[in-house]
Amino acid sequence: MTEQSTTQHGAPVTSDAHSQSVGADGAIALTDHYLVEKLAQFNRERVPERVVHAKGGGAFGTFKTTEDVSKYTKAALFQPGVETDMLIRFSSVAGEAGSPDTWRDPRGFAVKFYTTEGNYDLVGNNTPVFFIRDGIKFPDFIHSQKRLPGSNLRDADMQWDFWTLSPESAHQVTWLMGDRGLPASWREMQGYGSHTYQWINAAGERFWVKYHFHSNQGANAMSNDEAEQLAGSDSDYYIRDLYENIEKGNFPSWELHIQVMPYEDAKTYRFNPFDLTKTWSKQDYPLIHVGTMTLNKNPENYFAQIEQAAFSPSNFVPGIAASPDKMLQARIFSYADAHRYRVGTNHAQIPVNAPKNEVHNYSQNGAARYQFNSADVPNYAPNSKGGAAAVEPVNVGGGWENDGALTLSAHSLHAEDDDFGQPGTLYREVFDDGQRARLLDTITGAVGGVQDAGIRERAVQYWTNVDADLGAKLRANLGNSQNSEAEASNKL
Ligand code: HDE
Repeated sequence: MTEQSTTQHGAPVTSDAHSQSVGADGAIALTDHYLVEKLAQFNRERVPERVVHAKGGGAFGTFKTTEDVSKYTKAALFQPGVETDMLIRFSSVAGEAGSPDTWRDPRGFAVKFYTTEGNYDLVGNNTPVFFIRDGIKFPDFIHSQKRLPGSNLRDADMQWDFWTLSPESAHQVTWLMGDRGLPASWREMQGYGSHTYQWINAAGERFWVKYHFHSNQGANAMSNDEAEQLAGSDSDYYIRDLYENIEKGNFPSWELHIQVMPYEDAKTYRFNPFDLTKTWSKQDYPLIHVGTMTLNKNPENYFAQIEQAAFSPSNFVPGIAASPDKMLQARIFSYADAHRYRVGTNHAQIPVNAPKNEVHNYSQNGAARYQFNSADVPNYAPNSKGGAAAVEPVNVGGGWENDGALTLSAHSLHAEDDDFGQPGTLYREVFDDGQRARLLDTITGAVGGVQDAGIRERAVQYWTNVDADLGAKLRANLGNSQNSEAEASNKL
C-alpha cells in the first residue's frame, strides 16, 4: 500500500509534482507552504563538513573481549567475555567530502564503543604515529596539506615546506609515503589508537597502554597507478567496498592487541613514551591480545548515522584515561568543540551518539534538545530532592605526577629521542625490498613536484636524515628527471 505523502509536520499533501498557482499559468501562491517547506529544507540539508577527515564511511558491529586483561583495567568493556556494540568510521584526512577515497593519505580509524558505563571513543588512524607532537601546530599542519589561500589549489611546495621545517614529521611521512598511505581497502588496513593512554585496574594501579587493531583481512596496499585510476573511475571505492562486503555477509574483523608499559617505566624508557611521533619496540613491550572487533551492519542512513557521528577522545570510561601526551590533551578539547559547532550542542542526543546507559546530569535546553528529565527532577545540584549525585567515588585514576613552572617548550628528551632514528629503523628493518622501492618511487614523484629549489633541497636532506642511501637515490632520481626535463625542453 503506497503511503500518503505528508509535510514535515505530518499533514497530507496533494502534490509532489505541481506547485500551487493562480490558474494553470498564474503566479505561485505563497499559501503553498509545502513548496516553501520542501525548498527551504533542501537549502539546509548540509551540516558543515568535518574540517579534517571529511570524506569517510562506516559500519556498526561488535567487540568481544576474549582474553583476561582485567589486571590492567577495570573498564567493563574489556572484561573477559564481554560483548559490546560499536560503530566505526573510516576516513581520509586532507580531502574534502567530495574528494576521491584513493588519494594518498593516512586513514581515520574512529571507534565508538557503546559500553554499559557510557560511550568510549578511541579515535585513531591506520598509522601508529602522527606528524606532530604538539597540538598547537595542528591547524598549520592541516593548512599546509590542503589548499593555497589564493588559488585554492593543493600544492607540493606547501606540503614539503611544512614537513621539512618540522623534522618530527619524518616518521609519519615515511609511513604515509609507504604502503600504509594507500590501503587496498579499509578492510585491509591496521588501526591504532596512536597515543599512549592510561589504563587503571580495580585496585587503582595505573599502566600505560597503546592499542593495535590487526586486520584479519591482511594489511594490503594498492599501487600509485591503481589509486590514480580509481580516483577517476570510482572516487567512492573504499565506501563501496566496505558497504558491499557487509551487504554480502562478508564481515571484516580485526584483532585488538595492546602494549602495556608499567607506570614507572615511563620515566626512564629510551624514547619519551608520550611522544606521538614515536612507537614502542615490541621487543620491549610485546603485544597482548584483548579481543575481536567484527563489522556486521551497514548504516541505514548515511547522513543520520555517519555524517552526524561524533567521536571524541574525551569520551573516557572508568578504567581508561588520558596521559601526558600533549596531542591527546589538545584533542580532548577540540573534538567536542567541533561537534557542538557541526551537529549542535545536543549532538550526544542524536541516536548514533547516544549512550546505551541512562544519562543523569543537570545540563538542560539548547537547540534540538528532545530528551529531558521528568518534572520532579531538579535542574541544580546539590539538592535535597534525590537528584543524581556523584555517589560512587569513581576512582577517576588517570592522574600522574607533574611539577614545574608553566612553560612553552618541547617535552623532556629521553636517551634515544630524535626525529630520524625511528623512521630510519622503519625503512631499513621493517620495510622489505619491495616496500623500500615503492617508497623511493613515491617520494621521487612527490618531491619531484616541488618547484622551489630551496624546499626541494631541504626535502632531499630530510630523506637523507632518514637514511643516507635513500637520500642519495632520491637525489639521483631527481637529478635524472631534471636532466630529462632539460633535454626535452631543449628539443622543443
Ligand atoms: Fe583529529 N580531528 N585532531 N586527529 N581526527 C578531527 O573532529 C584534532 C589527530 C582523527 O570519523 C576533528 O569531528 C586536533 C590525531 C580522526 O568523525 C577535529 C589534533 C589523530 C577524525 C580534530 C588532531 C586524529 C578526526 C575534525 C591535534 C589520530 C575523524 C572534525 C591535537 C590519533 C573522526 C571532527 C570521525 C577529526 C582535531 C590530531 C584522528 C577538528 C586538534 C593525532 C580519525 O576536531
